[in-house]
Amino acid sequence: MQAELSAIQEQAIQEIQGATSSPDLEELRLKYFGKKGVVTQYSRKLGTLSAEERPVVGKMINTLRDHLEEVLKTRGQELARVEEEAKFERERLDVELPGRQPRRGHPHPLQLIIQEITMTFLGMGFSVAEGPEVELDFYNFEALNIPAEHPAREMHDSLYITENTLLRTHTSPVQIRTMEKLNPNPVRIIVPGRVYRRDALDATHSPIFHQIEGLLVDKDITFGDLKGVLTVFIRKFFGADREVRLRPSFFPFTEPSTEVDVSCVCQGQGCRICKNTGWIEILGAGSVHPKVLAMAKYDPEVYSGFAFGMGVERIAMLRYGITDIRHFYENDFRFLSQFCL
Ligand code: 2NM
Repeated sequence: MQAELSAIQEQAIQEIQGATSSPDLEELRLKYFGKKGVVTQYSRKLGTLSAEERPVVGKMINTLRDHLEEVLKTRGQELARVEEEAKFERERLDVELPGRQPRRGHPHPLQLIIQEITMTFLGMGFSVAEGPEVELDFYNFEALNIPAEHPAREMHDSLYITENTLLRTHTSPVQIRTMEKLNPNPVRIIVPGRVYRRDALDATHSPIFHQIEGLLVDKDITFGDLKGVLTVFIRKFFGADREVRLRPSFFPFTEPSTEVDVSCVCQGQGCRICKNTGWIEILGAGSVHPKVLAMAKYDPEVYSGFAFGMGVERIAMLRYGITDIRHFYENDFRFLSQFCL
């Protein structure tokens, strides 16, 4: 029996020392001390021994158990330490690694143009006004001297929401709202914003596009003031060497009305941009119609003003040499990243 027990002890110690992980070690603990463990079974056999043998063998088993438990404990601590170190190594962080550089965003090319145009008008004392994109047809049409039978009100031009509300077809309704709000004080605003028309999308048209319109109302404002302000704007935006040309036109809300051209970079040499005319159309403008002033409760005998409007996409296409308006709305990074400052 003693020989058996020392053989068991020797083998157990060898196995325990050879255990390479905590689960391995736990298996060995069960092998020797579990319900059907080797040592446990020897303890059970004690009952079958004689009264003289029992205390002797019992003591031997106790010694064996104490010794193996000590060895298990020591090996357990060793493995725990090794495993903890391996875990730390696995989870090691280099806190001094440089961070990943986030890709910075930048304004959309249309926003760059809106910002640039806005800045030149702020420099001339204008403020920025904004208003709703879903508009009453009173502000979109009626107050702008566009009566019910007018062609510009045709259903194929406008997108109606209800009987008397629509997506604004221009930013002019904001100018009417601003006049109502500031009355009887002078008005000097520009209105950048999104506008809607019932148009099909092609290279030069979009049902949603952007406008910047301007309005100045005060005493003693003349058509000459309009020409002066627009010339300053055009030379600042396109270049000091550019010429400005006014051609007669018609809008229901201005009288007289004009189309404003800027001389082409080709200086009349002829090129694709100006279609060999030497001039590029960029603005519509005019003196505010007396009826429009009167509807906004500015006495046309006392007050006068001018207004103008331009399409942002068209100007952005000229500035950047873009030939298809759809590039602005497709969010293709190869296009957009060209405008990263
Ligand atoms: C244009 C051309 C000419 C315009 C007029 C007004 C208002 F509200 F004062 F009557 N706002 N914008 C105007 C005048 C717009 O765009 C081509």
